Amino acid sequence: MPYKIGLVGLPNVGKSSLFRLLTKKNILVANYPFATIDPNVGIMSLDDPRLTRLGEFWQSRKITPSQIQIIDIAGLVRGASQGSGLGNEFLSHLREVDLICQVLRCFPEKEIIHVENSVDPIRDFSTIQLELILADWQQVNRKLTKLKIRDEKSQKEQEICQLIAANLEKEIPVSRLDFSPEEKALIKSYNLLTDKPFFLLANYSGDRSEITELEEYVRTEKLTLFPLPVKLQEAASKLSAQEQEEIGCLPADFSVFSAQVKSLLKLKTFFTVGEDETKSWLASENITARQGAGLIHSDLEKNFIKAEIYNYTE
Ligand SMILES: Nc1nc2c(ncn2[C@@H]2O[C@H](COP(=O)(O)OP(=O)(O)OP(=O)(O)O)[C@@H](O)[C@H]2O)c(=O)[nH]1
Ligand SMILES: [Mg+2]
Repeated sequence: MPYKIGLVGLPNVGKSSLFRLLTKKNILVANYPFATIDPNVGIMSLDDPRLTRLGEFWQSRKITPSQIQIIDIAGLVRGASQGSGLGNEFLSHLREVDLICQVLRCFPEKEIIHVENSVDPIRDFSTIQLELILADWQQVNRKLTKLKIRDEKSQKEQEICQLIAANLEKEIPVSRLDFSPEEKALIKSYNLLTDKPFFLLANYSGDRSEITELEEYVRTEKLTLFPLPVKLQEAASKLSAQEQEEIGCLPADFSVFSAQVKSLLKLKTFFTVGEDETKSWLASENITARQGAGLIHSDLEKNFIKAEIYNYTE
């Protein structure tokens, strides 16, 4: 099962445009809020310059990058938890994702409708964050209503849920709370949105001055930001390398994006190499060589003999 990234943001900020750029899947992009209703699901290959070099070195017939699933959902508006816009029921599509990408509109073009009538990515981030907090609050309260207190375990679970609910009421996301590893594992099973790792994607026109304030905010709040001029990149992707150079629009370096995704998901990469195929694999940071072999084939894990490990730079 590939790891999953969910795109979230206000309507009409460029989520589907970003999805199209990342997955190369042709889906509806339109200048009106709620163009997306049913979620779009696609696959993105993660760029890694090491894979290309290894493939060349081994003269592999096939080079296979690791892949990640992208899920593009409907836009979320202020008050969605109270039923505004499309409400927030569709957020259930985000419950299964491993990482959330919050898309923020930074491009100014007036002809593109902004549901809040002005461009302010920091305000929009707080709006979306609040809706995710409210969605989690509803989820935890549903859990509390259903919970039957029979033993110490359910008693403990009730206390955890009450603590989470009390913090969400103070607008503190679950990821900021301190829990033991066992408690964390239990909370993970609730699939709360504010418990998931996330990063911000600034969709700007290509003019850096549109994102300087946001960059400053991200630094102080210790968040992760990936700036990407989505529309410009989409246009550039249709041009030849020479034409791209002529207009001064080079393709974005998605290996930086891929590295950020891997770091937020706490993943490491290993490679299998040979004349037939050079392939990159994603594995959890604390996986052993033996478990890694199991990702390739369960027999390799079962009948594991030994591993000779080379760091890429060696
Ligand atoms: N000028 C400009 N327009 C953009 C950019 N990104 C997206 N757009 C336009 O904004 C409109 C909305 O884009 P979508 O990708 O459909 O936005 P969305 O966030 O998926 O919208 P919903 O599905 O309605 O929530 C389209 O007309 C896009 O062409 C950008 O970087 N610059
Ligand atoms: Mg859309």
